[in-house]
Order: sequence, then C-alpha cells, then structure tokens
Amino acid sequence: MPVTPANVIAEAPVSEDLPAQMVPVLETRHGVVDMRRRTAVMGVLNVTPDSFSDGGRYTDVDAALAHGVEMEREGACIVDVGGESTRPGAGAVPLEEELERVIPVIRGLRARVAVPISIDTYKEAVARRALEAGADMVNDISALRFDPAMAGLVATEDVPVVLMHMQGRPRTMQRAPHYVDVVREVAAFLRERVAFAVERGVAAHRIVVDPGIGFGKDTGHNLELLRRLDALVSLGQPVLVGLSRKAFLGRLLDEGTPDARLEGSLAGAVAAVLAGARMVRAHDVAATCRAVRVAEAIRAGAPAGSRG
Ligand code: PMM
Repeated sequence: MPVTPANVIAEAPVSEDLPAQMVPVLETRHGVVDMRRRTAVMGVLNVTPDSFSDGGRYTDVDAALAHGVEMEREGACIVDVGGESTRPGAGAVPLEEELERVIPVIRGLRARVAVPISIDTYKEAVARRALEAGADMVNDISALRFDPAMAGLVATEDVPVVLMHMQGRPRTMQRAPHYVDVVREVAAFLRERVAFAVERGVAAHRIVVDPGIGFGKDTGHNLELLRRLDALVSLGQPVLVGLSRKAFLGRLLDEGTPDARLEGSLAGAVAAVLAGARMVRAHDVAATCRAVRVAEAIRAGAPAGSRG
C-alpha cells in the first residue's frame, strides 16, 4: 500500500464554522485533500507524444504507471493525467485517441495509488470515461467553456473541478496575448466561471481556480499574475498555480530545455505559495514538495515557543 501524503486524509474533517467555499479542503472519492496547512502538490503525468516538458516519456502504459506511483511516493497529493498536449501551437487530439491514451493509465493507477487522480481534459466524453475508470476530479483548462456538456457532468458526478483561465486556444494563444490589466481580467473571468459552474449545479466548495500561467500570456503577464496572486486568492476558492518548466522560466534564465528549468520552477512555486496558492502543479514532485514545505512554514509563521 503506498504511503498517503500527510494532507490526504481518509475521512473528511471539514470545518463547519467557516463558509464551505472558504475552506481549502477538497473531498474526493479517494480521500480528502486538505490544503489548510499543507500545499497540495499535483504531479503531472502527460501521456502524450508531444507535451513540451515530458512529451513522449510516458506514452507506454507501464512507464506512465511507474511514474505515477513514483510521484505519489515523492509526496504528490493528486496525480493529474492528461492525453492532449496544450503547449502553444498544439492542435486538438481526436476523442478516440485521447481515450486510448488516458483510460488504461487511469485504470492502472487506480489500482496502484491511494491519492486522488485528476483528468486533464476539456472534453466531457473523456472526463466521463475517466471518472468511470477511477479518476476523482476534472482539470479543465477551458473552465467549462469548450464542451457545453462538461458543467453538467461535473455537477452530476459531484466531483472537484479546476477552472483555468486561458486567452484564446492552444493553437494560437501565444501569438499576441493582450490585456489592459491582466490580473483584473483573469480575476473577473474566474469569478464569472465560478458563478457559471455554481449556477449549473457544481458545489462551490469543489471548485479550484487557476490563472493559467502561459496560456495566452507573455512573460510579463505571468510575472504580474504571480506578483498579484492575492487578487485571485481573494475570490475565495483555493488557487492552483501550474508553472513547472514553463517557457517563461526558460526566457528568464536563458535556458533552452524544459529539463533545465528546475530552479526556476521551484522559485516560482515558492512565490506562489507565499502569495496564497494552495495547490501547485509540478513535474518534479520530490523537489517541489521540499521547496513548498519551507514556503508554507514561512507563510504560517513559527509556532509560539518554538526554538532552534
Ligand atoms: N498547464 C498545462 C496543462 N494543464 N492545467 C492546469 N490546471 N494548470 C496549468 O497550468 C496547466 C494545466 C501545460 O503544462 P504541461 O504540458 O507540463 O502539462
């Protein structure tokens, strides 16, 4: 039996004295992700031939399963499985192909890991089959916009959902991203998407919001969102930040390959946690867990009477 990360609890000790949507706790079918004290590290498992950071590495089911198990052992609270690359310029993958990539991996992982599994897709049919195969939550980079059936599925299945901001579509989003005030616009978008989801029957306490670092944003936009993340935190939903190995880190550090972006990814994760993020999406799970532990301790302050 794999070790369960400290903040995934089998039972649900959800506090009753705060409004539910203000408590950063996600109940899933496979345990509760409690983000009140510990940041949840969501481990990335891309089962794609072409993702920018790990494309081609885990297209073999056995290799994908081994990596998922490894990420849980390293401290991931959620394993996020994706079958369509959303890197800038990427095109859509046919439904059948996406299903063939992700379903065997989710089924296999369900038998091997104790932590919740999320499905990274904007297609209702993929999310539905993934939930049937053992996934616990939906990570929708389109924030329920690209598939009109997605909101109904999330509401009916009563599963947690990540709503992410993106300007444009993956194929074109990095051509000329434009904002007057990126933080205000992303906050307004996420507020509207949360209201939409709730209107469609999604429970507010199951919704996580995400600024969508690199999705229709240049380096300046990404940095501004990280610097003023408090504006998104004040929406009242737990905030997820995914910046691991992304291109803006390479631009800042003059480094070409995604593999060489570890320090930048850790620095970004620490900044996000200090600014109030409750979940970070990462490829390098062990290192990210260690870095965010320090950031959490700084955010929380030393316990009274502590020494040394
Ligand atoms: N980034 C990618 C894919 N899915 N989902 C969320 N919620 N947030 C992100 O920032 C995000 C995502 C692209 O990165 P990858 O190719 O490394 O998975």
